[in-house]
Amino acid sequence: MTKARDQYREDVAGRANVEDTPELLAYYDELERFDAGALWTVANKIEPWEPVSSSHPVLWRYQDLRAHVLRSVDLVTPEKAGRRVIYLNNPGRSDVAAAVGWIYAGLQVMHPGEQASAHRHSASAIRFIMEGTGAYTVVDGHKMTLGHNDFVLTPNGTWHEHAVASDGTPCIWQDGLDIPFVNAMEANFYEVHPDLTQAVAYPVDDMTKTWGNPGLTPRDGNWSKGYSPMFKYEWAPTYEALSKLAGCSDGSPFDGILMDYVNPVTNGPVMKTLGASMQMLRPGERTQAHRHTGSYLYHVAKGRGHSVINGKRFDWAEHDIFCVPSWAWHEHANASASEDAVLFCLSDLPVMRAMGLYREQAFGENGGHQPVMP
Ligand code: GTQ
Repeated sequence: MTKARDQYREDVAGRANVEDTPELLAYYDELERFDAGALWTVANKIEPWEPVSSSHPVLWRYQDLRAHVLRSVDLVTPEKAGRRVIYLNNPGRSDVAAAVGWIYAGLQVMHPGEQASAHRHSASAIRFIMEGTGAYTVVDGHKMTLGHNDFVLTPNGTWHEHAVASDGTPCIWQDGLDIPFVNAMEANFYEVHPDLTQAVAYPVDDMTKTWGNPGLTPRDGNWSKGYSPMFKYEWAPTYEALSKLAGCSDGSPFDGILMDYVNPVTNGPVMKTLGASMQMLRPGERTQAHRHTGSYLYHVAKGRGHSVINGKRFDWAEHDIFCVPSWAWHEHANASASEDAVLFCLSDLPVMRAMGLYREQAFGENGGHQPVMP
């Protein structure tokens, strides 16, 4: 107790620096009996000079996880499991089942003919499709076919279910949700659909066909919900957009060619709590290090390379997932001199921005690279 308190003492004007005495220790015990405490015993801990993340930088290699994900098919049914998912358990965040910060992520697997029951919850979700054919998801009656590297939304409060058509192949996709955040806010509700499945009420992929046309919006389009009406962002136009931008822009020294997925009605983030982006590192590109508030979960959509996160190097390949905790220094490098590398990124940036908590900083005076630990 005393030790833990002592370790936060700081000999700096304006910071707490109170030495324990027998009298004070007795006083702290008294306060504790009344569910109270002296601020100066915790002040430096609860108000650090800068963000302190309990998340570790972690790389989850698809090569390591894939066989284990597939094995779950023989072990549990989607009916019994609710959803058959292997989640990414950050060693610093296992108490809240987060992959990084307040973001949950998992790899979901379904076989042809399987279906997961329809439900809805206060948490918002995304999918990023990794492999297989025939997967589809239904969100509030809108059915969407899911293709490789497609990015799909399941905003909070929407009914959703996932399945793979019987003529499809085994499918794996990444789920990403703000479950830890919504639980931290103590605001999570969950409902199972009364029929366990929902009727498809619209033409397949209608939301992407309606709202996903660059520079064009329907004259009678009418959308005022707090999330994007474009529930699915396909890979081909996303990659094309990055390639076009790369053809006429130098991009950012920290991020290369980076584009945000947006709500086409507001040009703002796709959902209130979760944002997503896709980033291209051109052949041979190596970015400079910077850091910012917010938690970031990267998914390698294409190519191979490495990132240095708080001085540690992580080498990645297609469909690997890695995280950059809040305020961690990070830089990325494409390993190929001839092919681009593309990183999908899920984050809580919309929360950081909306709450006025976003901050960023470049590494070094003139930009640069972090020293890499052996
Ligand atoms: O499909 O909404 O991986 O509720 C974990 C919890 C997926 C989902 C997960 C969920 C979902």
